[in-house]
Amino acid sequence: MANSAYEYVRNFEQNDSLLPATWLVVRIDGQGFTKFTAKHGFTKPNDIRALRLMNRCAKEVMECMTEIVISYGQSDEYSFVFSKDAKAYDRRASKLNTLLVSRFTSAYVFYWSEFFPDTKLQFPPAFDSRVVQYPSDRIMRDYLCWRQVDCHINNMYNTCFWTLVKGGMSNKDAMNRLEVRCQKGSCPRFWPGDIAICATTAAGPFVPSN
Ligand SMILES: Nc1nc2c(ncn2[C@@H]2O[C@H](COP(=O)(O)OP(=O)(O)OP(=O)(O)O)[C@@H](O)[C@H]2O)c(=O)[nH]1
Ligand SMILES: [Mg+2]
Repeated sequence: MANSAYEYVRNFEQNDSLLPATWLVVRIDGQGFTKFTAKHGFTKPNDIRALRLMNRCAKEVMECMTEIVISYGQSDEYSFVFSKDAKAYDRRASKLNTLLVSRFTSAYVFYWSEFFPDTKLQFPPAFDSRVVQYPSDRIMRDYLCWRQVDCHINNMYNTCFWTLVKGGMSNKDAMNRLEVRCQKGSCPRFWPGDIAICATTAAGPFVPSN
């Protein structure tokens, strides 16, 4: 096809190389995993088989892309951090995104039966992917803190919620029990998720004071 009359169409392809000397983070996230997890009978709030499968897929990705320096996962998402001087695929956003997420997804299907030997895959799972550039070490660290805090708060809430429901409470009552009854700025010592812990003490609804 070299030098054909149609060669000019290549000029419509955009250069999507990412900035040099910046941290690159590719985060993948399960698409419609609320439905996927329900359909495949994942235990609540955390299914250890699913967590291990996600970790196995992340290992697969890291073995293929050796410039990833750290990865961090929770729930149906995983973040992969490329070193600042990574050169893989000329730092092209589309290459990094598509190769990483397709490798992760195919690994998820490939290893499924190893982690869910008694559960047939009902339909093909999908993950979305984005790549973000972080210019400084501080912002890079804050990114990981952001994902970790998200994991912490969600897990605290979900663990308390499902403990109450498994103890016989309705979903609605459990949600009301865990409701945060504080006005903006009136309880600075608490995060919404933290208050959920107090609610499991059977001491009645928790009302924070200053
Ligand atoms: N039961 C169960 N559910 C899980 C587990 N891990 C993740 N999930 C569910 O996966 C979903 C992840 O949240 P989201 O990514 O916001 O929801 P989503 O349905 O995937 O939506 P999109 O990402 O926007 O497509 C939540 O509904 C979680 O409850 C698990 O170990 N057990
Ligand atoms: Mg999701």
